[in-house]
Amino acid sequence: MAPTERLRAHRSCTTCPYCGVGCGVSVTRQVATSDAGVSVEGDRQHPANRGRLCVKGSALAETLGERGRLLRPRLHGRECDWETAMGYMAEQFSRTIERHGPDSVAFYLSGQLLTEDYYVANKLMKGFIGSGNVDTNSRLCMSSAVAAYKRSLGADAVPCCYEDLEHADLVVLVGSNAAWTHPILFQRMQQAQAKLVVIDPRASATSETADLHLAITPGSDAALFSGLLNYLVQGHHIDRQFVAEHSDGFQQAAAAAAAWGPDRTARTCGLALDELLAFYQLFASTKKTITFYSQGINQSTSGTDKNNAIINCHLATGRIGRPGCGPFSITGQPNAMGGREVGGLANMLAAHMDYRADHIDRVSRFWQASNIARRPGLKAVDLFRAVECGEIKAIWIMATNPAVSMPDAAQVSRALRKCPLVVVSDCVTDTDTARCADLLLPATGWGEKDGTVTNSERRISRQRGFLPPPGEARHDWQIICDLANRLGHGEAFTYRHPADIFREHAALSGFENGGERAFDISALAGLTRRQYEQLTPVQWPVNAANPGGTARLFTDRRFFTGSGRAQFIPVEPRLPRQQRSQGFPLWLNSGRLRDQWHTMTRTARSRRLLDHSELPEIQLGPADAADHAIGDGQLVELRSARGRMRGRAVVNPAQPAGQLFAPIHWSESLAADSRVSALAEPVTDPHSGQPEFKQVAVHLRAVTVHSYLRLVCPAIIAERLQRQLDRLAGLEHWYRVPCDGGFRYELAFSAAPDCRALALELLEGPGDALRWQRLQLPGAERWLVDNGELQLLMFAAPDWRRLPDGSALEQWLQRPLPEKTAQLLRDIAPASPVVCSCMQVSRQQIDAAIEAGAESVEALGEALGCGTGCGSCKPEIAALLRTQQASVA
Ligand SMILES: Nc1nc2c(c(=O)[nH]1)N[C@H]1C(S)=C(S)[C@@H](COP(=O)(O)OP(=O)(O)OC[C@H]3O[C@@H](n4cnc5c(=O)[nH]c(N)nc54)[C@H](O)[C@@H]3O)O[C@H]1N2
Ligand SMILES: Nc1nc2c(c(=O)[nH]1)N[C@H]1C(S)=C(S)[C@@H](COP(=O)(O)OP(=O)(O)OC[C@H]3O[C@@H](n4cnc5c(=O)[nH]c(N)nc54)[C@H](O)[C@@H]3O)O[C@H]1N2
Ligand code: SF4
Ligand SMILES: [Mo]
Repeated sequence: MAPTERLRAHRSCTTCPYCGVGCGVSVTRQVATSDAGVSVEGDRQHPANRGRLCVKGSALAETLGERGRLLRPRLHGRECDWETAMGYMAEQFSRTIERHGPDSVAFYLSGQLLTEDYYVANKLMKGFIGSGNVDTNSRLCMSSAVAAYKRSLGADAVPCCYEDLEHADLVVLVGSNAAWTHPILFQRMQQAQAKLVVIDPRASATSETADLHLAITPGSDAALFSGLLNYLVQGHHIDRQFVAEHSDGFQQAAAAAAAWGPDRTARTCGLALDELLAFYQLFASTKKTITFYSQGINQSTSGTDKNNAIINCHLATGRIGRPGCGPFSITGQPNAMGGREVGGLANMLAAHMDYRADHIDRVSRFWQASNIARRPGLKAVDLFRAVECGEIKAIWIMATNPAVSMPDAAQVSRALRKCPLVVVSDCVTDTDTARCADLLLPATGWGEKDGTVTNSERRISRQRGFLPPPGEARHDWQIICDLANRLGHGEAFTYRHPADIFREHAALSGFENGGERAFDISALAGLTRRQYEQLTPVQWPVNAANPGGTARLFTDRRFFTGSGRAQFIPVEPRLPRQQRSQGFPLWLNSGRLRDQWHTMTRTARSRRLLDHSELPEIQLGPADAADHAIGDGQLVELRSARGRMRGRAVVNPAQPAGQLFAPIHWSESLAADSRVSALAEPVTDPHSGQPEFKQVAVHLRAVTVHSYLRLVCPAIIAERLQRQLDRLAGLEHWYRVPCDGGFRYELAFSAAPDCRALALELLEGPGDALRWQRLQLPGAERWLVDNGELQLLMFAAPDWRRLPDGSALEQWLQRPLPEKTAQLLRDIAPASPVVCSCMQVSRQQIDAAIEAGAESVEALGEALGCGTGCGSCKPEIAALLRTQQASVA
């Protein structure tokens, strides 16, 4: 390679692989260096973010690299070549289908696949294997929103676009913590200065900034919006013309809502009457209103009705298809929308077509399908039940981790362990689901693969690869086509490039469409490979009538229902299926943290992202903490009728009494008994099949801990420790934090651990070269073992607060140790969590600056730099200011 080439930087534009905002990312890579030479920034040209990135997006480069990556296929735990892996899989699939029929096999996919991956997986199962058994983690996420849009608008078509948030005068966020989960969009909302109303039982970073926060009783949203419809009717705020000319069913919906007068509604929702009326008045009097909703609405046994209760209010006021208006369901995953387009859900066929005779016939002709599925397949919860009872005998899971994310997660692990063939395609070696696999297939990940994704505003963007696949990893679409070929369907899967797949997908969307189906991107069916490479972000529909794409739908007031009119849906508010009882007296709510993504397989690779919150936490309010004699950091246990979970208590003054909150992120790979989904009953919405995650009835107790152990070691010692955890006497809990050069472990014991025995066992082998150092303090013990490089640093104490700062310990994995290691053992620094990840500013620093007189977020930014990076931490800084100012007052 010529020296000039060596120095050349290569730039490419792609999209962020995390949330559904779908930000454009500009990547610079030093050619001829590996991942270390990659830097990312926001793409200024991308309409979703115009150059901005949140903290997760800006840490993308830190998540690259081969550490922990799955590099070769593994069959029954042993590495093998692709030929062996695919030969085995094809033989098992063929034999199972031959003996037990097509419905004995299934694919379980993910909104994190690219559209092209998704399209071929769906085509293979539904068109050629002949079963509808393709479902996806979007069932846990968006399926209620899909079902509700279809019922009322006739199509799974999000009416709004992001610019509408800037045109709006009022944004009502329902069951959304957008400040953390859709940060860049939230920043756009804040800049637009619409009034914000937040409806959420708990206080969040989002509600911090709201003009009005309605902390409703968990699960009572349908009552709230039925009450709103009734208020709009009673107060004559209805758009009569819209209702008469463009909708059906208004009378029935209004009649159903009539039972929800303000007094009853306020009581059901646990609100003061004046709070409720303040919201209703604001909604009634603000024409440009967007209702923006997410998992607090969807993840419910009546999620579809809750969506429709919201949509009804927009139809009644004609607030749809106009700038700054609309019921806006926000998507979670980067390609949740793409999955909906291709038909990734078991009850849809393809390209927004259903299991209707004419649609089946049409798709079958287009695909020249040899064996098209004629009825819907099983939805996620039923699918894993069918796996457990042996009806499904072979399952292929791609780009999702159901052993952590499904309700009754333990059932999923159990089902997979029983299943004769479990194939898992992932980028990393160690996930809870991968642990149940017979065959593990290495997939390429972000930065390596090419294709398209669709964001929350129907905008299709390219994801572009800029790194070669690591090891022998292959693209998901290639692996699927390989299986298709081996099953004898090769002629329908001859794609040589994602562009070939995309063209076919685009052609199907326009095939015999005639304006009947909302999803139509036929204008892109003729893209050359070069045009595909250069495709700029565009919103569907993109067809002959709208060659440049479409920002806002329903501007012509025509809907995709048979009559062309929108449908009101009468709603009977229902309570959560999981109810509190004497045995399980508390509500458990679950959701996301700012800096982690789902089961942490990628975000935990960035140390900076872990700093925001490293512990598997359970948040509770001060009253519940006092009732149960629980202090901050204490080990606690939750039990539900289904399962159990343990974590460290975080006493949060803003958490309402009787309600707990736990993040969804921790898995058995990173902590003991930490899967929050193990507690959730697998009960689902009758229309959408979406599980009820947000309201789980639990029992809380403190776990008595005698001693805490904080331990830092290189990866190889960590592996030994990991294998021994089951055998450690008195171990009540553990979690671990991946760090540069190894791991930090946090162990909690019910009896004083034998530190000496543990150290000896971990460091068995060439013991001679090791230097041992021990410091005994009253009730506490410290160990350091090295051979020039650190082998083990271990601190035990009866109170975790007496342990030294974890990151201060971790740094010794990277640094030469001082001559006098005894001094090191004496060095104790108290820990303080990082609030601003970009500028690495801790809570302690911020508190000190406030005490020294800083009075605003801006002043703190000037003094410390906090909040001046991506800005995601600003709501927390504001909250710290308020708390401190309140305590001074
Ligand atoms: N940082 C980060 N961002 C993410 C993700 C991530 O893992 N990490 N995941 C992405 C994905 S896939 C998704 S689906 C989205 C989810 O995005 P969000 O839906 O915004 O996130 P959640 O934290 O699951 O839940 C939102 C809120 O619902 C509230 N809630 C609970 N019960 C009720 C109720 O009965 N009524 C109402 N009104 N609210 C309730 C919770 O208190 C919580 O604050 O986030 C996306 N963005
Ligand atoms: N209690 C509770 N449970 C929940 C929720 C909740 O709010 N509360 N939320 C639910 C929601 S909304 C969602 S979306 C789910 C998310 O839950 P999951 O989808 O199970 O979680 P992820 O960690 O995103 O899993 C993605 C996996 O795919 C891998 N991967 C990444 N990129 C690729 C790729 O290109 N190809 C392949 N083959 N693999 C890849 C990652 O390493 C990771 O192991 O959790 C659901 N579960
Ligand atoms: S808001 Fe953050 S996580 Fe979401 S797409 Fe943009 S950069 Fe990625
Ligand atoms: Mo999601």
